[in-house]
Amino acid sequence: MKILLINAPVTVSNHHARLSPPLGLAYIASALMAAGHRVSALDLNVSGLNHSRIAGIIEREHHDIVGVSAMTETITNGLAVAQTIKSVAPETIIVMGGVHPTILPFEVLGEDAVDYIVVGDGERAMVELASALRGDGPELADIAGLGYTMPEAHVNERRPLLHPDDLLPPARGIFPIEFYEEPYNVLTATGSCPYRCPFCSASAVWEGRRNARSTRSVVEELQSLQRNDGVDYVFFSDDIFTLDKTWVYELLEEMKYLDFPMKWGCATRADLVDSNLLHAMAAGGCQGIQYGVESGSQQILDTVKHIKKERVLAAVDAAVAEGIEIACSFMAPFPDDTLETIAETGKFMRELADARANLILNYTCPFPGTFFWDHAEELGLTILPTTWAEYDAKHVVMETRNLSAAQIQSAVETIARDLGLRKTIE
Ligand code: B12
Repeated sequence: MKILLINAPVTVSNHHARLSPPLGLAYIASALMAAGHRVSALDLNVSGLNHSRIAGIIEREHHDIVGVSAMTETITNGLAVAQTIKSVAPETIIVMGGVHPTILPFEVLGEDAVDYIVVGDGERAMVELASALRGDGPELADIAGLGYTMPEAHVNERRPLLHPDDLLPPARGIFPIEFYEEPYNVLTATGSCPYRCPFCSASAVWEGRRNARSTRSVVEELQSLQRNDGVDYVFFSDDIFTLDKTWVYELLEEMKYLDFPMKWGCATRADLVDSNLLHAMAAGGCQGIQYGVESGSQQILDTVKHIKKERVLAAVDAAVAEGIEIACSFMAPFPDDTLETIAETGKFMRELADARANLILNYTCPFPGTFFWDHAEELGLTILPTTWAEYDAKHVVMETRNLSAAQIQSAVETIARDLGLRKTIE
């Protein structure tokens, strides 16, 4: 079948969204191509959202299926694209997948332009759906994670845990590589995050359902990136790279056999590193780590992250001593924040800057599926946006029972100004 995969764009284009090809769709493309389908792709974050151009492509190329990937911030644009496609080619089957349809499947299924949604990982589901639509595949009711509307809206049970070593490498090259800022530098290696932080939607999306890859398979991908694409730096896009220290040590051992040393970065929790591990990581090419710290108030941290500030400082000092560049990310407000606790965040950020950490500060965004979103009322949160596109963490997204939007904005801007942080909107 002829299949087009589309990455729905953010409304205000930014560096972040143009970094590298969307890995999820690249994995789905590999699976579909291996099953014999003709697959092409459009990343509207790099090509821009131009409805008449999309209509033209659809009219010219007559795809059987279009799969659209959307996060919360991009779902409105994704649905508009689906409508454009249906308006010029109503027979085209539209499948929506990715973070937002995974969290709110029935909302997305309720849209006229949507035929199917997929909850969770899409590689197997898309292959099975394409076969089913061609008439030689499973019944729709037997495709795990699939949602459909006939005879009535229904979502099948989620797919059982899939081992990522069973997947083919992502077909990054199906996207227009030359338009990305770091086209080959992002890869996923470890499993999904088992923590359930109340502000984070990653755990709600994956529910701990992705296993770590074998270190051998990661090294094979690194080797291919070195040999075929001349890559000498990668960022492991996993939520918590050092969740399993034994796995990291094993990877570092295997990486010694690469053609030349690979430089790399990752993200993790500050309480999941120690000086021995950081020493080994630095020796193995690690140049940068991002620690999600979130708040500088111990009282807030005890409820939202269960991490001690001393532990964060120690993890920064230990990494800096190894020559690893550190970025610590923070957000505000939390439901119980006051002007005093946000000021404590500013103070702690200053301490970390003195310890030579780089700093990132965003507004807390209560994405659907998070504890903050599910329990907004009882937590005293007022969620301000009226459209999904405003869930962008770049402006005040929620007021709290203690703080108005104006107070939150002023407190965050004061920290940003005092610390000389660059604006988050690019
Ligand atoms: C790495 C990462 C990035 C990288 C992307 C790297 C890349 N090129 O792929 C960068 C830094 C570029 C990035 C950017 C953004 N990100 Co980001 N990102 C992540 C992170 C940490 C991992 C994503 C990942 O690689 N997963 C592995 C791949 C294989 O999985 P996947 O992408 O989810 O795709 C699978 C399924 O979702 C599904 N699927 C996906 N699309 C489709 C489509 C169809 C048709 C089907 C059937 C299935 C399907 O199948 C895929 C394969 O199994 C997640 C957190 C997380 N753990 O999910 C946040 C996360 C997804 N990002 C988030 C956000 C907000 C953004 C931005 C909007 C931020 C911004 N304002 O710029 C941008 C948008 C970029 C865009 N739309 O393209 C949020 C989304 C929250 C939400 N509810 O929407 C998350 C969950 C982080 C969080 N904790 O809140 N991100």
